[in-house]
Amino acid sequence: MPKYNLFGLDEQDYKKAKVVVLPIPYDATLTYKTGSRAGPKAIIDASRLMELYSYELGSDISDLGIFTTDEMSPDYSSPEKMVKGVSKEVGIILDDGKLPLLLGGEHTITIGAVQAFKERKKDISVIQFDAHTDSRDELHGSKYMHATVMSRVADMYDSFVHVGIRNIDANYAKRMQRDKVIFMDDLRDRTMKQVVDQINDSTKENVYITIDLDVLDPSEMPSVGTPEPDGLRFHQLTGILKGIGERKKLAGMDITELSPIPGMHAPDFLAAKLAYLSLGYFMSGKNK
Ligand SMILES: [Mn+2]
Repeated sequence: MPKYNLFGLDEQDYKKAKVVVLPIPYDATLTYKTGSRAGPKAIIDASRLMELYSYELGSDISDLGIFTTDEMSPDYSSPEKMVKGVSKEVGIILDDGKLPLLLGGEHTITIGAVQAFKERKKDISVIQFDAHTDSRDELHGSKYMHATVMSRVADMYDSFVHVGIRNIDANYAKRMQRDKVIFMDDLRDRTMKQVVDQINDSTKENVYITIDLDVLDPSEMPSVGTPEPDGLRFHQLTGILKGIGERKKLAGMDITELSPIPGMHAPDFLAAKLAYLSLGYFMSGKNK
């Protein structure tokens, strides 16, 4: 069997790596269904069996140097402490000049990742792919949970965009800046190029991308805690990412909320391939 790391790569040399994968098996604040703590392992397991040559990319990106760290130990004492821990880990990766790729775990981990960028005064935009805007200020008395992710991001960065939305809370629906929200309805009304241009035109050169897998349609991605009907197809999501990759630099990324269903492996493979293609769109070719 290939080695136990993302994509099952033989070489694991931290010094040479451009990308550092941080698996975070944390789920504590979900409201409907937990299970995403098993997400990172499921993605890594599936990724080890992937063909490393991608015909979409026309290349094998494994020689970029992709190093997978040990799983981060979750801190269940409080979400705030967990977020702080994530921020510390991501900060180490950034200080070493490498690109962090977080595998969740619940979406809350994104807050910690973005904090690490903020603390280092990095000039970034945040692009969120999600069925939900995650824009509550707090829920159940907590400001650090999956439903508040983008409010905490907005506290730190003014430049962000939500993509694939089909669930928004009443308060945010009233106060949102319309050009920062791309609903599923918008995606139907516009061409792919229009959507990509809108995202690219409204964001800075360096982008942090956070993907809550429930942005995808539950027919392709049923393994999420809060499935919402009528989502993006895989080819739409990868098409948008490819379009962003043609113009932007990737500062960091996370793939969250995979909550594996026993016996159903296709969604795990989807998440693994999404990780591979995403890195490829941004780091192969001109950016390599
Ligand atoms: Mn979501």
